[in-house]
Amino acid sequence: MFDSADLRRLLENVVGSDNVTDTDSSDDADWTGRFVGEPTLLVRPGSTVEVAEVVAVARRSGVSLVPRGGNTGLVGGSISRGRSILVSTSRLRNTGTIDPLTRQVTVGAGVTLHDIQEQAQSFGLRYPVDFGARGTATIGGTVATNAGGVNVVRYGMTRRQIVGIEAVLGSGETVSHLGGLVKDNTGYDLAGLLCGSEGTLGIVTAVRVQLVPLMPHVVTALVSCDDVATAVDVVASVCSRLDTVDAAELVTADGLALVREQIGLEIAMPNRRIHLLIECSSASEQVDVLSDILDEHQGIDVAVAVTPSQRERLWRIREEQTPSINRLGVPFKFDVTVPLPSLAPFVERIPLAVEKVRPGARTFVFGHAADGNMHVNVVGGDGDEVALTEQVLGEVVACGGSISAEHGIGTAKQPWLHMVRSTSEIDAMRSIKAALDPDGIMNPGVLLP
Ligand code: FAD
Ligand code: 2HG
Ligand code: ZN
Repeated sequence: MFDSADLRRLLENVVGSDNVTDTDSSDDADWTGRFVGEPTLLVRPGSTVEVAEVVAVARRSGVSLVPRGGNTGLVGGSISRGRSILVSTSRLRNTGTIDPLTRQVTVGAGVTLHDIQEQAQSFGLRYPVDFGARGTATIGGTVATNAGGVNVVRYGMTRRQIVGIEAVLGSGETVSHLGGLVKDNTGYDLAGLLCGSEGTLGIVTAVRVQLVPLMPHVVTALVSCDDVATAVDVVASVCSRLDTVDAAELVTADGLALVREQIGLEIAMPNRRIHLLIECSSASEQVDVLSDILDEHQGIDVAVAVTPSQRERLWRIREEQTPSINRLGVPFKFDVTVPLPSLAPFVERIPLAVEKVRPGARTFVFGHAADGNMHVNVVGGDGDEVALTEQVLGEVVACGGSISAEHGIGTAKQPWLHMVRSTSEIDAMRSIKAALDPDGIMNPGVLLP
């Protein structure tokens, strides 16, 4: 706890005493329980002006700031460290009205993914960034991490949805560019830069996003087979023939068994090693087109779901992977991308590679097959944690992959950034940080070594 009553008083003067609270380490952890915060103050500004004043207080007081959205991040970036205070965006929840001409809307950083998705849907539109933490993850957090999710194959990551941003930089300056012009070549793309900056440059307070049409016909195919190479071929052939593929998600038999065991999900599934969910959405019916493409493949079982309840049951298998793994114990998470030609050997090999350095561990692999983005989760076992990380990330880098696909670097992977970014690149990033956050108060310890 800070001994400085002055700091609390200064913050209370900005946001009101109801909006400054003490955290305590017993309940201030990340979603997995791996990263536990140091006791500190949590401050909840209610406007961009208040955020700027909080930043000013921090600069004067020599404390650092840890931005916090929904605290669903998986790399320890929203957890307090050292002499820092948490800045929650929970009160930045203003939502504009959707502009029907541009199909854009400006939302406060604290608005959840679920809320923006609901708002879009009521206009026959869609905000296509989507994943299991939608009820809690915020637009600010998803921008800060450049979140991906299940629809990246069709719509891209968060950065592609952003047409404007407002933020308070570590320097104390507020930048606001929310006009939403799609064509706007007037210098550095600050929205693109802040997207993926993990709270190290400033605090995002509002975002203007582009929405896409909500397609009325949705079909989800369950494709089951015995090896990852077949699954990769199926995804490649569907994606090269259809431009309506929203998602292509891979789950293993072990992951399926875990979900069944953990939540008692009763669902008839073929007894195969690998399962794929391929979802397409379009303006007109396309069950037959998808089925015809899948029929061309040998050695697969196919089941097609069209009703919302059938589809929802299939999606539970995928979305319950993360919560089910957490129920087994605190996992080591590796969110990696490998080039598609290496995807099958990587998925087949990685549990064996883990076993070498962490005997007795259970390894679950699942993820976004079309993007080459796999989530390797390791629970239990014995062995050195650093050796485990170096083993998994070493396999990834050896095949030309990335040590973070969509969750970011955070504190969890910061010591290993050099494996995928050159000294020149890291120096360039440091220069950007020094310019926008000259006192280094924004989320120190995250991303940059
Ligand atoms: P937080 O966890 O609060 O913060 C994350 C990072 O962003 C921290 O570094 C924090 O300091 C910074 N930050 C937060 N808000 C701001 C702001 N306003 N300005 C500046 N910096 C800020 N991620 C994916 O990409 N794809 C997935 O499919 C996916 N699925 C998930 C499923 C589950 C069940 C869970 C628990 C998580 C999943 N995640 C996924 C990870 C997580 O939800 C995302 O990283 C999300 O973007 C974090 O949003 P948040 O609001 O919870 O941010
Ligand atoms: C997902 O795709 C998320 O479900 C979480 O990115 C991945 O739990 C994980 O490792
Ligand atoms: Zn993911």
